[in-house]
Amino acid sequence: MRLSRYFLPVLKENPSEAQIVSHRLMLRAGMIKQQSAGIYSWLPLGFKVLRKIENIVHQEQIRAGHIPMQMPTLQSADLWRESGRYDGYGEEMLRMQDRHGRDMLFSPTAEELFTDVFRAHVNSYKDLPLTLYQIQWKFRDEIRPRFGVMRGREFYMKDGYNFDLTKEDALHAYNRHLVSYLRTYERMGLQAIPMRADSGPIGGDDTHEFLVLAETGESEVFYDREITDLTFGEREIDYNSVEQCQAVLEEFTSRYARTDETHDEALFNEVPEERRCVARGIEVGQIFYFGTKYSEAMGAKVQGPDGKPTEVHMGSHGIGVSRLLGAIIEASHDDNGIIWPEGVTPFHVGIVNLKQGDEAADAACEALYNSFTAVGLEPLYDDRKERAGGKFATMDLIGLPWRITVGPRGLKNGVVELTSRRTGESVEMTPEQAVEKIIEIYAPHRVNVF
Ligand code: P5A
Repeated sequence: MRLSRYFLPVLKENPSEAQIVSHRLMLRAGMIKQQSAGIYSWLPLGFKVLRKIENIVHQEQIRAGHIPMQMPTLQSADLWRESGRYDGYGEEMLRMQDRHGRDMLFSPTAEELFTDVFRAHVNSYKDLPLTLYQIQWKFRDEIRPRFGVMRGREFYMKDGYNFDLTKEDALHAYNRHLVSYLRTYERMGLQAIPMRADSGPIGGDDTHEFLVLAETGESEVFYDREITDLTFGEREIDYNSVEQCQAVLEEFTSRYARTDETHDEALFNEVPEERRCVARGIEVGQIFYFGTKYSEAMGAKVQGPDGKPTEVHMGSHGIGVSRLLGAIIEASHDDNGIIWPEGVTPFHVGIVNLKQGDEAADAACEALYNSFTAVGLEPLYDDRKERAGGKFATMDLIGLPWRITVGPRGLKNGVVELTSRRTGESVEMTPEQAVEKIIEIYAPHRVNVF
């Protein structure tokens, strides 16, 4: 993409309505525009990162054996009357009527819809286990939408639903989700810690929230410091292996880690004092096992091995896809702007031409641009007739992890400059070497649409 042809409405001034850094930077970098309280337009740069995050989520779900599909955002209230949640859900649910006076609602979550699809089409235990999921817009009429995409009213969620014959199978599905979530967040450069939580209106006893530690987080959390040493890393996992998934769950949940909803001071005090941490966190996901709560209420049964109809065991599992943009920025920025991890950066590399109109500089930038696009990498080429300082400030603000600076002086010696956004370090090298280096850096981070 050439910046002169792109739509990147960056703001010079700090927007006064933004209280936290991620919200401020998303507005300044021209990623989002507020349309109503908690409702945003996703401008091209924000939309690009949203898609990158979404694709990582898809890849990791599919790797775990879960099946993507798409549900409508508008639902009939009747399904929610069947489950008994229509009256109880309260004012967070946006309710409306169609022209025939039928009660409708904008989906705040989709347990009922997925259970309905399941009961319509699955009849035998032989079709289990089954986990279906979608990534779709949700609406919750939050009383206090704030912090930009962190607590929106309209927000983008990955929501998955497992259907299993037995409680044991459903708990394996729970563990599988926990493992896939650990992998997902790490690919985005985040450490998200599973913590025991409260199940709220979704229901059930087994639930973990995934929290990214951040001062601006909305949840108060209590944990054993040792848990922050854990990473999933590059290990291979067989998602069909009950033992392997269970072992990961135990490794990541055996130490004390709870949100304030389930915090137990006496248990916490058993952790050695120097390891006891009280901090704040951003909830980027939550997994639930709730047994037969929905299958019983809605008659979702399969024929079991003994020939008798039996209610399926279920759970649901969510990732806050749009919230993740805010969480990543909270975790990765400096005074000059965003610092995208390679896994989610909107463009792989910025090309800054120090002297637009100089024949040699223009030609070198074009050549770099073509080399990247030829191998499927996306450069953002600042080809505007602007001062170098302004170009650097824009690149720093929008946070591309790598920048190549091209100027007539360097080119006389056959070199360009490759700069890391994270460390600020610059190294001179030939344009060919710079291309090779960027290709090498991104080799583990190629994200294809699923
Ligand atoms: C699990 C999937 C559920 O709704 N039903 C389907 C279950 N879980 S949840 O914890 O309530 O939501 C899942 C994740 O969505 C994000 N989230 C939000 N993001 C932005 N703005 C909001 N108002 C908002 N509410 C929830 C969170 O990341 C949450 O973990």
